[in-house]
Amino acid sequence: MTVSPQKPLVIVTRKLPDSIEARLGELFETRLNVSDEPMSQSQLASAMREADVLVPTVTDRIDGRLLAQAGEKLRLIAQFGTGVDNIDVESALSRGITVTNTPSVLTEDTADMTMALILAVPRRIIEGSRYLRERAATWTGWSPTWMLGRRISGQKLGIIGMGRIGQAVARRASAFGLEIHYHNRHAVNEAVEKELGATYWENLEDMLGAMDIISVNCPHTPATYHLLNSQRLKRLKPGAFIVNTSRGEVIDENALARALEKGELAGAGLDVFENEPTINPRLLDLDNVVLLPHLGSATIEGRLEMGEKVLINIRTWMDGHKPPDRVIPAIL
Ligand code: 8YV
Repeated sequence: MTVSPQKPLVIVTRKLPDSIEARLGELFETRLNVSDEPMSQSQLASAMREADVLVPTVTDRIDGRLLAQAGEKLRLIAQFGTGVDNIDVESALSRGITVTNTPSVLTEDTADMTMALILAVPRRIIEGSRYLRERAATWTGWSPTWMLGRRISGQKLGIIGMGRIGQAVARRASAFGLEIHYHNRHAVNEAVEKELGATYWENLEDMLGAMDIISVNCPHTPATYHLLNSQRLKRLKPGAFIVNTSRGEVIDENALARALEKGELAGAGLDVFENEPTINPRLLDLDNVVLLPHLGSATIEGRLEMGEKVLINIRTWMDGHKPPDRVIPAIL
């Protein structure tokens, strides 16, 4: 590994917490993005021509074309985030560029947000709140049959992707009385399955047809792109709900909008979208959909811990060691 003897130039593509930026400045030569405006592809290309280390986020598309234009010096891409589907990791590695991410520190926050959506959609929390904000003056008070949602307890929750976040969701959901089911490439180990009271479904189609609520918690990879396509969405029960805090691309968003419009699904809670930051207008028109602006990991604590991981990854790399959070394609 060739690390220049002087401080490496670290270019950060978005505004990070002040204390993280201050520490980056102490340790490295840094170029920060004070305005927080996302970089264009040509700005990214020029950053990658100059930097030793790039610190991108989910909003930067680091594809093969961009990597082909990277400067000789670029040796580390230290993603501020866990998902790396915005980076062509194989291409980076083939050019000798190490890629790191920030796993684990977002698990509990993302699971909390998932649980919030699992509660919010069937119980119509956002719809009720919107009603009062917009029509408080016309509210006539409690009614025995008005704005009824669906009971959470006793429902079957099907988790797609039983990694760290999926398991953290299962723990929360089981405390709310949900029955835990999951689909994953492999069953998790028996002790974990037992602790979570979780049932493994090797066949996704079979699980979909038997669930009341689906939670998407797998990463977006070529294998999971449009995993929930229109055919699979059709397997769901008409009264089923879908929650997604992973990546929009895992669900065919147009097919989802169509199913929701036709009443083939009861509702959806979406924190992520297929073409962020563009939101499918069809989703905006639906009352049975809760939309959040990618807030899954948006806590102050989480962002500081992510920054800390970025610092550690860059620093270990700079010292000539293998950074702890290297992304290895086999486990993507
Ligand atoms: C991050 C996320 O905040 O880490 C992830 O994978 O989805 C987000 O919650 C974002 O990716 C920052 O790059």
